[in-house]
Amino acid sequence: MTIFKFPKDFKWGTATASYQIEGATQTDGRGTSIWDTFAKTPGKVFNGDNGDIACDSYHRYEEDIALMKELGINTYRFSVAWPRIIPDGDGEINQAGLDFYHRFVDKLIENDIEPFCTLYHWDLPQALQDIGGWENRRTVDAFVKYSEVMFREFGGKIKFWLTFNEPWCIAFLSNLLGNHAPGNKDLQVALNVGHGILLAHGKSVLKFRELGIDGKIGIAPNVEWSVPYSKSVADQAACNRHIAWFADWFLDPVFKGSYPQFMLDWFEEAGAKPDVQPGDMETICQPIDHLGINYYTMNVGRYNPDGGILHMESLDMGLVRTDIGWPVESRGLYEVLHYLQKYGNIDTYITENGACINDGVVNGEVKDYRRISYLQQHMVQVHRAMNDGLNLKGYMAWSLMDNFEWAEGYRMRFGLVHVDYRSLVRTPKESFYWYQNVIRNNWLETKDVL
Ligand code: JJW
Repeated sequence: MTIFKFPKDFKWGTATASYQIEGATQTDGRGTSIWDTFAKTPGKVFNGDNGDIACDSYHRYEEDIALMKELGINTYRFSVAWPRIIPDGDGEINQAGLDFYHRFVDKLIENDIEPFCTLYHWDLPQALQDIGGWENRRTVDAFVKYSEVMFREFGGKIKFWLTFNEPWCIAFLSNLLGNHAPGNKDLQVALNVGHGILLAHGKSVLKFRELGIDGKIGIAPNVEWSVPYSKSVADQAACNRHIAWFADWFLDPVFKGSYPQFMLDWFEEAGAKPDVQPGDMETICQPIDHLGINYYTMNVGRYNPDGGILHMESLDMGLVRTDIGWPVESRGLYEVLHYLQKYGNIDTYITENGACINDGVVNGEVKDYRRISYLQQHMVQVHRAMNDGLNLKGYMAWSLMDNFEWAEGYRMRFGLVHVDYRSLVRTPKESFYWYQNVIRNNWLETKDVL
């Protein structure tokens, strides 16, 4: 049996997001978000599901925190719903919204759980989308105002911050592929949105420094690893584009103050380029304290001129897949973590990693052994990377509980805790108890892998 020990100060946690768990979408002054609008647009979300109730964590957060306490995590990554704080995005502050998050954060701290706060996890106030969303620099300024409100209110309680969750999803999944809100399908719009959130990120970090907040701030890209099907230049170039599409497109501006030239050239060939104004890149390129990395899967890529915007197709190599169809290959996490070393050995948290395993409750139990196998494999890769000297500071499993999985609605389940969406009864799964043991021991035992 092999034991993988973790450092005593390693942060073990779970992650969720406001729109996916809170519900209470019309409670205590909350404004409308683009996901309220998108989810209620016919055909956008499986089964017409929406976040009106979700896990009702707005009302049940004390029960959720009791589950976190039982799990034994020391860190909890959550996101704040901007429309609860400033309902129309740029106007009056909603005190009831602030009060909710104070109650919530106080309860976390009371239970010795470190709050790890994401400012933006996709629920843009609809009123800002109505003026162009992230394409409009007024939205950028509104985000800085919202950030300042949060920094001033919570700067003494929250020490770990992230500006944006998964810029690739915000820009490309939501504005080129059209799968997520607001559902545009236009490369120029996607590049404009990507540039807008990078500007907002940089200005928010500047505000954080200006206010002298006692804490650390960063950003959380989702990354995919991609290996070429052959050693051909075309296949290798296609895979390089795929990796850069998720990582370099956003992290080069943040760490180097410029977009990756080969991707600028590629997108220009497709007729689009970011609208960079004088000073923009300097604004974006602010020193950050940590990186959040969200990793789920990797692919084997081959050049195909009909393979979407990047001219790349992903091949089925017979890998095991989770129930949402994503191939399971944990070594992709190890590879991409090393790939990201080009930005420096910055404090890095795995802010999302998890498996969509849709097992249900049978006789009061959920025997989600496939999720245990997924988590164990990926934690071993985190340990490998740490052994190589990479600065990995924590791991947050996606997700604490089953929740609204965006366009997939409630059919796809990523939770360590099962949620019955009719009764809202929470049932810890086998993976919950397995993770509880890992946290208690602060080590992994490979004998546990089934
Ligand atoms: C890609 C769908 C076209 C979430 C994707 C769809 C169309 C090629 C999990 N991360 O719910 C990626 N998640 O809110 C944040 N990560 O393409 C948190 N990536 O394919 C989780 C979805 C995702 C995706 C979903």
